Amino acid sequence: MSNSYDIIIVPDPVLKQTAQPVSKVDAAVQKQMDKMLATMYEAPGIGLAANQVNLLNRVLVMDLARKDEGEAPTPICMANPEIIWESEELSVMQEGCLSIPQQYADVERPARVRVKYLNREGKQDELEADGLLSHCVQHEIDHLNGVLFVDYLSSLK
Ligand code: GNR
Ligand code: NI
Repeated sequence: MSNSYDIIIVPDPVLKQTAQPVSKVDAAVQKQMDKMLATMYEAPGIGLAANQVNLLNRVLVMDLARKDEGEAPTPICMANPEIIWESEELSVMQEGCLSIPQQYADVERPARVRVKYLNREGKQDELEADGLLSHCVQHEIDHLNGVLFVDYLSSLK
């Protein structure tokens, strides 16, 4: 029994679909979070959304710790994430996506966001993010809404 999922790649239509809220964080959702983290670490990536592993519930995982530099893991698991505040200030960062191999582009987003979500224990939690974590959590929530970072790029560029 594998402890990781296969990651789906564009143009799989699941990447354009909207994921549905979980009714509660039960043992099955916890198991999914753990398996998504294993999949993300193996890839490797700093975030992963359920759509990318062919699941359509509103679950995402992230970890920005530099494992390759010996940092201890800092996994973040979210169910039903909602952006409850975003800064007017914007930030541009180069993004990539495990579902869009070998494409990287500058993406402009709110510089800071506050996100409300259910954590791995099923408790309401909040995260205020800036920098790469802010881009990552917005990128993952976009996935849950069927949006890819390339959707923001002008075809004129
Ligand atoms: O590994 C990833 N790196 C990344 C870099 C900048 C902004 C967002 C990301 S998320 C990405 C993994 C991924 O595709 N998550 O959906
Ligand atoms: Ni992605």
